[in-house]
Amino acid sequence: NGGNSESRGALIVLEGLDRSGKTSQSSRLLTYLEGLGHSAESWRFPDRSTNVGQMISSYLSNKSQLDDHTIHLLFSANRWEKRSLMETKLKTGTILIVDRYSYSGVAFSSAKGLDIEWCKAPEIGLPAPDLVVFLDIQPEKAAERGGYGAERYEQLEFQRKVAHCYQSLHDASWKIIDACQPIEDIWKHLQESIGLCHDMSERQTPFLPLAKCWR
Ligand code: Z5A
Repeated sequence: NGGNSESRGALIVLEGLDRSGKTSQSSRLLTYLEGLGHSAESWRFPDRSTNVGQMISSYLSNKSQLDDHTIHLLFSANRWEKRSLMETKLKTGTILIVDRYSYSGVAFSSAKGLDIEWCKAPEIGLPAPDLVVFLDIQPEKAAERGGYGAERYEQLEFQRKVAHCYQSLHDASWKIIDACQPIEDIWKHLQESIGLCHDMSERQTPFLPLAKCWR
């Protein structure tokens, strides 16, 4: 695959329900990694800046209606359109912290009742994360955090279904952090998790070449 496995950046994904604290922890992690002298960037999906992302944003804010399969494929397309840049960044040593990724795609669409294997299919072959951190919170607790806004999925009953679907996606490699703890405590656990996947005394990440998602 041509990648230099000696020097690439890590792909770190944060997953969780709405309001689980991903955005807060991503920004801390970015500051921390930059402070250590690493090249790092914080990304999020959906990336609403692209044409596809604008269609997704319009759907999420209830300005347009789309078939469940169609929106699923758009979320996936939104990752694929960033794939090349993602791989370039990783291969040139930048650590990517990604707020939501393929697992959100599968969890949210299968929570609507779409077949889970069908949901995984368009995701197969995307760059696989080196670490998935799941911020684990009960939907009821998440809903207490400032209340939900007006976006399409911000409803307690639907978030319960998503929580259930996420559970079926966890594998042993995921780092699961109790997201009901104070922000500082979550941050300590996150730091530990990153230390496990990335030797912070080194500028370079001794990883194997990038793997592919869902394989
Ligand atoms: N979606 C999909 O269907 N398919 C896909 O492929 C992808 C996404 C990629 C995008 O939403 C929606 O698209 C999302 C999934 C779906 N729908 N939902 N639900 P988004 O990415 O724009 O929004 P979000 O991910 O749900 O972000 P969020 O609401 O901003 O949540 P967050 O980033 O996890 O949390 P936060 O902003 O860091 O914190 C939320 C609040 O809680 C805030 O006031 C914090 O100060 C507070 N907070 C954070 N941590 C704590 C702790 N530990 N204690 C107390 N309070 C806290």
